[in-house]
Amino acid sequence: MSLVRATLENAIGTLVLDHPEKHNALGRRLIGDTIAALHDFRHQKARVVILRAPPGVKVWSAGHDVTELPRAHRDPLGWADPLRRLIRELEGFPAPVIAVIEGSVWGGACEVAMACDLVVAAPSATFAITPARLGVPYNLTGILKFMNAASLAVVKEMVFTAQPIGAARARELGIINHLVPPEDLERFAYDLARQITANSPLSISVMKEELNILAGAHALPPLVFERIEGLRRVVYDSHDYQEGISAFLEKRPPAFKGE
Ligand code: YXS
Repeated sequence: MSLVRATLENAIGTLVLDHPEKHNALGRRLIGDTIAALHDFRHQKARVVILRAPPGVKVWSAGHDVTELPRAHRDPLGWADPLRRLIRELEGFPAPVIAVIEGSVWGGACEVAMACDLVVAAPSATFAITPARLGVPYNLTGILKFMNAASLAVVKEMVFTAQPIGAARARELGIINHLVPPEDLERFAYDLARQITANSPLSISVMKEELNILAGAHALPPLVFERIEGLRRVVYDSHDYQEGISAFLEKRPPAFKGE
């Protein structure tokens, strides 16, 4: 049984993340179902996709499924990781994706929301970038996604504290496009979607790709890239990484030693 519900009407695709038992934790099954639905929407020439959780949820997504993170000595966010694949599918989708958010958004799910083209959120939405909570060395394209969504100072605060920020502040900072009362959220999102479907899908598709290419256009000398990857390896090879994962799974606070 699929962990997502996908419908298409008037060229608007609706994709509902629906794995409440794990708060829509982004595991390989949920991500696989989401990517399959996106492929189906692409085939059916959807002109916009709305990505949401069921109305009224307390948690939009709890982020990467921690039980599926490697326990040690492997990059937890390597190219083939399901979360990385989902991010690339969202950015590569040939039409705008609107994230409609109620409830809390954690870790890699913040990147998912920011990989969408527009974010419409209710006042209940919160956003927490949590790698530091687990001892995870986030990857470069993910960090760049955050930097394209908020100022350097805000990204540093969110990454270093791993604390949630609320919807009103996220709106003020431009992380979300619109802050809408929950009772108006659905109508607002579909009105926005209809504004998009009324325009040229070919023009929008190429401008989405132009914008994403330019947003990711940061020259990085190979030496610097290799240094970053070496530093990230020190982290995911560390005791702290293993401690962060173990503490989460054992439902206790982590004791990080900085080694
Ligand atoms: O105890 P059971 O078996 O019922 O399972 C619990 C949780 O363990 C499980 N669950 C998760 N399982 C895997 N991965 C997750 N991310 C995850 N989050 C939750 O779902 C069951 C119900 O959760 P519970 O009892 O904690 O619910 P709650 O209502 O008390 O609290 C909801 C949350 C979301 C506040 C709480 O579950 C929580 O703080 N979850 C972790 C949020 C988080 O830190 N996510 C980051 C994941 S790592 C990630 O995204 C990247 C790799 S990174 O770290 O780099 O950002």
